Amino acid sequence: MIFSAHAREWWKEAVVYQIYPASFCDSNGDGIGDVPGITSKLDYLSDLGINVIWVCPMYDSPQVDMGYDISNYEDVYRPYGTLQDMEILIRETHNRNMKIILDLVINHTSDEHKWFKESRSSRDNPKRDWYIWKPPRYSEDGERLPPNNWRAAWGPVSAWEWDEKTQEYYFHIFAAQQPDLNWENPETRKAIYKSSMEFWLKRGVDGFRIDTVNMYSKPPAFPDALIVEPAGMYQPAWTLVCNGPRMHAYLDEMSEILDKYGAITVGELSTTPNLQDVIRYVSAQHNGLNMVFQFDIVSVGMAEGIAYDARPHDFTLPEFKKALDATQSLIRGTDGWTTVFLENHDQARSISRFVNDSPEWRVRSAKLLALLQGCLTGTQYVYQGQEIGTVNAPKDQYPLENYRDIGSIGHMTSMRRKYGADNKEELDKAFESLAYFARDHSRLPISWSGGLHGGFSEEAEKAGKEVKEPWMKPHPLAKDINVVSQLEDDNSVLAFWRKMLAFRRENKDLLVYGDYRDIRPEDPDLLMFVKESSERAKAVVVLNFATKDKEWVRPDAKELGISEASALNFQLLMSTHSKAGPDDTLLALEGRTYLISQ
Ligand code: TEU
Ligand code: CA
Repeated sequence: MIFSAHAREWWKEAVVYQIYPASFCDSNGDGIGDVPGITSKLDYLSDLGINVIWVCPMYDSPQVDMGYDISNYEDVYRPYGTLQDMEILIRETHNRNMKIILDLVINHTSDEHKWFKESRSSRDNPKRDWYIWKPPRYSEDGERLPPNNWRAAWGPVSAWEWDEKTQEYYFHIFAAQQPDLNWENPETRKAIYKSSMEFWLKRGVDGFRIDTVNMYSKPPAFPDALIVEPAGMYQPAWTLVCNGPRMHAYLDEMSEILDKYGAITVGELSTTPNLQDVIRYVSAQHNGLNMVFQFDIVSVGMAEGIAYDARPHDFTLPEFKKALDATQSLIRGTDGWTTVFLENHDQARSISRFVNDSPEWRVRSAKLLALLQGCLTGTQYVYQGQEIGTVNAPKDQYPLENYRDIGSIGHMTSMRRKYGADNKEELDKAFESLAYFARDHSRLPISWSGGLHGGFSEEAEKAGKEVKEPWMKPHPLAKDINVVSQLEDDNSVLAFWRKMLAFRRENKDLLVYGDYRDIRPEDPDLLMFVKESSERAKAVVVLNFATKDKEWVRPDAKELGISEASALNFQLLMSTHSKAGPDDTLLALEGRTYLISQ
């Protein structure tokens, strides 16, 4: 067996913490999280073992898609703060020996960006070509039609918006208020780099999470998409939008600038199932991105076509393992690097998605996933609230009208159109799916305490300021799942995450850099894998996903890939349970890590 030898880099060993500004911490009591709120929690993050913070879009924006619709790259959305607040955040992060990366959203801008306002003002405006404009098609009976059949991301609508004034359509793969930039135009690209990247690199940010990193280059002919939803007017076009012909040329251009600043990058790489294609983005030899987010794991249990048109928990553990294996094997024998994440702002909470969020099991589920994550190879990403074991807002305590995400609202519109607006049974199922899948769950205000609004605005409250309701209803379980109570409890999920991150640092050869190899992939309840860096250096991780005890037979020398073993010694290094079960039995939702010696 050949083992990978990955170059040691600080960013490979780093733990990145993702912050969603609107929902992290409100410093002034207006009910909206803000930049000073982030700064006020840096010590908390540093104590947890975080090395890098990733701040989701805090730029000026009309907030149609929570800041992923940017109207000015060079300013901060006023309710979040000012440029000066960002300068303070950057400085204070660095003072604590941490780094900060921002979200780089450059596939599209807001329709309120000055570039788009100019572009739409007339057909001969110099910026007309900065976005994608096309004339209509016409049906046989003369009806005006969009240039192709592509569907926009959030609802059952076309990806083309008709502009009455200039009598053409413009392209938007996301909302109509998020027009796609025309990357074919070199002048546009230059302006993008200058405004979105260099402006912030000069101010000291350490890199970017790059949004929709494979979508900038569209197929020039804009061919119709395959029909996968025969009843729908428009068809998902992700496979055509993603990985277009000039994608790598554009990324090479970006790298030139990023390299000048030594910036680190992590790209959001959806719709790229083939590992060779993924490697092309992250291979060190190509000098492209440092790493990407693959979608295998977070797509488990989703439907093809309309992702949320699926039932909750509709997957098996072997399917989950297969997805895990796909992302973990990316770097075996290659010069690329990968990421480890189970949550982000586009996903529901991992405990609810993949394990069991009932009051009886959620703490154990949280620790099980923390142990899993902490033992996987790649750069580690923790999403805000994950470290305290936040679960989805329960369906019966968080009605549909509390949901705010454009994707959730669009999904309900799609389902009404598909099943009929008065089909109560199907629409209730659709809501059940949202209670399971929706992006809203990761966007609820963080519960810092069990106090007013889950302590979301507690600094303002302490200072005697008036405190408004948060922009999204607080978590109904804030009294049971919050930071302050867990800080005081050695057995809390938070304490366990801290322990896991330290454990990972102490065992980085195996845990950060080691090769991953799954064993017994068909086992329906136990997830088992080996981490190895040589024939001699190995760890075994076993996780019981069932809510009952499970007998377990230790892997033998053959499964461990050890050729000549006289006696194998299993040393228990870590367990999710303060009192581990007997050797041959894993307790309900127990996870363990063993070091193997011969
Ligand atoms: O997401 C892009 C993307 O691939 C998502 O549309 C994903 O398919 C979807 O969220 C699945 O639920 C990025 C951002 O992460 C997301 O928040 C933005 O809404 C989107 O880009 C548009 O900028
Ligand atoms: Ca605020």
